[in-house]
Amino acid sequence: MLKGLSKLRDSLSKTRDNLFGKINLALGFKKLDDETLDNIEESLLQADLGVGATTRIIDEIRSRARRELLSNSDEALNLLKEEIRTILTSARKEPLLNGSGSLVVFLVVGVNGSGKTTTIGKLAKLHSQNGKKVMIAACDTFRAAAVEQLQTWAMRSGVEFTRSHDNADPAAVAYDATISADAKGMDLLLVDTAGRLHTKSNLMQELSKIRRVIEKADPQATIRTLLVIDGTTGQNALKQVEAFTAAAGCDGLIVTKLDGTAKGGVVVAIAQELEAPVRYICIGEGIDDIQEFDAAEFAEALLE
Ligand SMILES: Nc1nc2c(ncn2[C@@H]2O[C@H](COP(=O)(O)OP(=O)(O)OP(=O)(O)O)[C@@H](O)[C@H]2O)c(=O)[nH]1
Ligand SMILES: [Mg+2]
Repeated sequence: MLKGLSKLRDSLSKTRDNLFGKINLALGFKKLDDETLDNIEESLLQADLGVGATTRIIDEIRSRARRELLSNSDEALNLLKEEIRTILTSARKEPLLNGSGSLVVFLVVGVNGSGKTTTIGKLAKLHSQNGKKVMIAACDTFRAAAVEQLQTWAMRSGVEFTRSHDNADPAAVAYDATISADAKGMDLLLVDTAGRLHTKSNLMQELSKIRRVIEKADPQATIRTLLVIDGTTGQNALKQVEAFTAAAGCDGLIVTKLDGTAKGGVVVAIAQELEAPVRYICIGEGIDDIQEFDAAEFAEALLE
């Protein structure tokens, strides 16, 4: 885990520099006046913490400064870190896997190119390594070569794979895959879906149809809709979560591409604004570049 933490810390270095480089500058030379607070506010917004989290943090610093509870810039910085830590660790989450023995289906959804297929490859390896019997279903029948891309991931992670012909109805593929996963005694079925813009309502309806047919194929199955968010997207992520949640529900988020971005603060914005908890984060293109989201660890990597 220590190795995971240091990789996470490396991945978040740009976000950390973006956030605290400027804040240190703002705090370093001046007292905590309105201009300094404005500068801190700007840094938080630029690191994509979002308006809600930023306002909460600035209000708290301002109020303590007024009451003269903050006597120097170190104390202000510590308060800021404490607030970010509190926001990150406040989300409640039910476990994704139920342990009851019935099939669990991860319906993996998101906008084009957010990292769904790659993440499925990573999830397959992670869970099969933990002793689960895993099958991947190729329900992106729309984009050319999507099925082959997914099949390569299934081979890399050594799990079962099920597909249909190109342009098959994705709901029909999901139905057959669920039946097949049950017949083969699988624990976990990972369903890849085509990328779709959250503003296209017909495509969003297709997701609720896929969900319904999985329920029909196995009423006992536990379906978890996981929304994959590109961590470099910024505040549009919040709109995506709203739209996908309305169409297919949302049991959790997977934030990808946190390696190398300066916008990793979006994870704080998500924790502040949304019910849906972050479940996994991805920090690279390799099969092992996925981590279960641990809020306290993330806070540490972001802030230390
Ligand atoms: N750096 C980095 N790249 C990633 C990560 N996850 C995915 N990618 C890259 O993002 C690109 C798109 O990934 P895909 O998995 O194909 O995305 P997708 O959501 O399935 O795309 P569509 O099916 O076309 O909607 C690929 O080049 C991946 O290698 C990550 O955590 N870090
Ligand atoms: Mg894909």
